[in-house]
Amino acid sequence: MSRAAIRPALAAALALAAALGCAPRAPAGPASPAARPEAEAPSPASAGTVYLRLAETHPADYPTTKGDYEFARLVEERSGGRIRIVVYPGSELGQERAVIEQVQFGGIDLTRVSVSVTASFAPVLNALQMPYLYRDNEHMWKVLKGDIGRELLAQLEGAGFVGLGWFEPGSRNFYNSVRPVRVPEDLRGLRIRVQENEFMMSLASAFGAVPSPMPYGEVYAGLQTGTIDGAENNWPSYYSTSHYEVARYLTLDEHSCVPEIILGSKESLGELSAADQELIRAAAFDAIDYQRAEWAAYEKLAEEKVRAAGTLVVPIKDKGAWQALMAPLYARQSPEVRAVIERVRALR
Ligand code: GTR
Repeated sequence: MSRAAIRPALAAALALAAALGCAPRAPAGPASPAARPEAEAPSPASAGTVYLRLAETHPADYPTTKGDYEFARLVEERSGGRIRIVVYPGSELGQERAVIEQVQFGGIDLTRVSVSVTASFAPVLNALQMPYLYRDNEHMWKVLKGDIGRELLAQLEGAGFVGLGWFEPGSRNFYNSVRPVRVPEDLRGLRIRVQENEFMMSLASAFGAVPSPMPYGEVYAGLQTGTIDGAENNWPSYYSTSHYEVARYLTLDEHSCVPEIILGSKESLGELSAADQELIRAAAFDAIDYQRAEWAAYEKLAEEKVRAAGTLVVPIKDKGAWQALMAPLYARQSPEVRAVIERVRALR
């Protein structure tokens, strides 16, 4: 399996290759345990070390990837080396949507992705990506680490996932290569790339833009060739992808904070003991503060670098006009999503 227990010799080779930055794909293998050679082992837990693959979009030095490594470190330490998470950064295992599909049927064990893309598989998560939802960062973290966040993670079981934890996402802003955007009307007609999620398409439309869903890895070329005029993201992503080099107008409208989520495969983690599943769950949660600290430092660096490169940054002091345009999007949400939104708003 790429999934729970890979045979020890192969697993060691994989880990070594991963450490050298040239990890081969673990054998794709048929889904049925009986058809896999490693199914000879009685159970993952007793077969020696269990190797789990974690897919990450961002490069190795990105703060969120560093959070993944911390999660892996905690799991390895707390399991006394019995469970090892091998992180595959830089979309090595595929773009987010495809990775989530694989996690759903057990082809990939773990991933860190955006709530946006995950919401296409579990629509209740749309509640967490509503524009201008959180009063501030502290409010968002109270939601994510508290009952609401934990209940939503638990609900993901119904969609074939084990919801493990959240990472800091920053605020998302529009950027483009055509003109400075100072008021929402300036977005009118601009082809803005959004994540592959219906909700994000509606959001861009509600601002007057023409939404263009595409995988993250294709955005730079899209901007460069003019297939799209712009996109939207947080400071770290705008910087690390070099989008700022080809889309030099950035507007700090801060339309949404879309949490990052750590997802496990129910199929794959279900093969572990309840105690080990709990160990993994706790480690994911315990990696949050580390990732948040890394995020804060990198966000600052990203902003400095982007500004130094001569990007035209438009601050938005009064976001009233931007927020007002989002009312229809709120009105369109399902009763289930609206119930979560109400709870989020009521949380003090
Ligand atoms: C980033 C997020 C990625 C990916 C990307 C995107 O902020 O961390 O997981 O979703 O945005 O826009 O595709």
